[in-house]
Amino acid sequence: MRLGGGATRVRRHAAGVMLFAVLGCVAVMATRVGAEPVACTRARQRLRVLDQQLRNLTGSAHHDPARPLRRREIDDDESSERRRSTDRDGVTADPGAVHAWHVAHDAEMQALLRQLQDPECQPPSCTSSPPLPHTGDDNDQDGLPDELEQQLLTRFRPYFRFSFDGGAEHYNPTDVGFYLSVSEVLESGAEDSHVILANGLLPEAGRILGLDYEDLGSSDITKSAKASRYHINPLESPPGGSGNPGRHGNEWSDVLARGNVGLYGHVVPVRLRTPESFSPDHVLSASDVGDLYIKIEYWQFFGYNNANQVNDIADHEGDWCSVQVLYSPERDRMGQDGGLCAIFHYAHGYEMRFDVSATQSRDALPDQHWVELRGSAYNSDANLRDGNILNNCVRLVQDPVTKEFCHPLVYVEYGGHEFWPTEDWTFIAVPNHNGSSFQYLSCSPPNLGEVEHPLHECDEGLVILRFNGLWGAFSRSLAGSVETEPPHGPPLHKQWTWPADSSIRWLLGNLSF
Ligand SMILES: [Ca+2]
Ligand SMILES: [Ca+2]
Ligand SMILES: [Ca+2]
Ligand SMILES: [Ca+2]
Repeated sequence: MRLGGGATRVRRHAAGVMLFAVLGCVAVMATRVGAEPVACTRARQRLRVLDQQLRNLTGSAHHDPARPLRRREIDDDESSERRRSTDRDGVTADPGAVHAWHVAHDAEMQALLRQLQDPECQPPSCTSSPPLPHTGDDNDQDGLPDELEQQLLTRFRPYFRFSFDGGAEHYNPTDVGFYLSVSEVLESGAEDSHVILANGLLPEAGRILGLDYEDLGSSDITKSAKASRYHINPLESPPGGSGNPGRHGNEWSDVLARGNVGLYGHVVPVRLRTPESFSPDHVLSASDVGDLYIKIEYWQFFGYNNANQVNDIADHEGDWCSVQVLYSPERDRMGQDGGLCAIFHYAHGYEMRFDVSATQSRDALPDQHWVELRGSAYNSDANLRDGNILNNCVRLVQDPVTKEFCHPLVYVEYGGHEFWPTEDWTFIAVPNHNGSSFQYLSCSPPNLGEVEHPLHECDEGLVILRFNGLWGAFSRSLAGSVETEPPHGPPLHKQWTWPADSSIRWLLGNLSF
């Protein structure tokens, strides 16, 4: 019965979710392109009216883009049963009224959504085969014009499908600037250990990167090229907040409206003889030979990893997840697969890689906006227990503007946020990754640039690139069987490809996923 009730609730949510996404992303983009056809404006206005009606019925918070981030005030001790029976703001929705609304308005809403997906209602946010600039500013000094890096981040930005497992995700995507504003820095993972940097000082990059406490060394990776043991501790009750707001992250209305909360980009050139020869174990060097390929990395932050095991075992604060693409400018110019060479998803320390050259079938379902590429090792019963998964399958979502199938589909595991390429496959004792809850095509993320040459596109970018400590404090291991701790930042993961001329990377030794 639980599953039946859950499915019903998710279906009712889905239209609202899609509505949020369309209103949010399109509204933001529309301001960049100026005037739009009157029919599009009318459709958008009508959607806003329907959106407001639905939110009033379900008690959902109204999103005001001008309002500062809301701190979630869900009580961590609140029973999951209570969470299921009420909405986010604790207002109990009337199921009968919500159902009646859907019966009366779903068809109209779907028609409006289709209308707004028409290219004339959308800006050219993701152009296929863009004219590739060969010149232009290269402020992160990696040899690629920064404008090209941003075009590629936009073109291949992922489509996220969050999962339902007895409830909707409540450890949401988290804006790193907000997370830092409700945290402190500790000398260990014990949340009552010595405070090295007090709350309120973390948003200043100079402070958190200027630490040099006892034998921990510098907290800045450009001064101390190693993984350090500084711990960022999101506070259960920061000044003016309660209920562990850093762990829970941003409100869903904010996440869906902005499309890139906690999402950051990194783009780097690599030289390869063939795209299949790329390996995350290889540290780039100036002696690499071959053609130019470009690695496009998306890094998503969450404030908490909830493994859903007894006694919080395997939980930890802070959670960095990544999906990545390998792209060939030359193949793009030749019209081959839009230049897309490989897609990489990561979950539970394993890589799920798909080389486009291994494609044996390419199927689009008529009622879906994505294609599934099946490879030489296609098997819907795969298990990560058996190791990395190669050339099994991957799904690509169609861009609403260009109609290109270019956006990697990511099924986000409930609570633990591991990135799967399909709702199939499994691993030992993991929560669902069914993709049947909130979903959205992400908006283009800020480009972090390189560690040694940051781009400063967002205030928190420098800390993400250079803080060499851990992005959480609390974690729960089980002696002898489960070892876990908060993650280090993106550049201290094996999936982060450092440019060939880095003077830091070779000092870091072997990194893990
Ligand atoms: Ca560059
Ligand atoms: Ca904490
Ligand atoms: Ca770069
Ligand atoms: Ca995780």
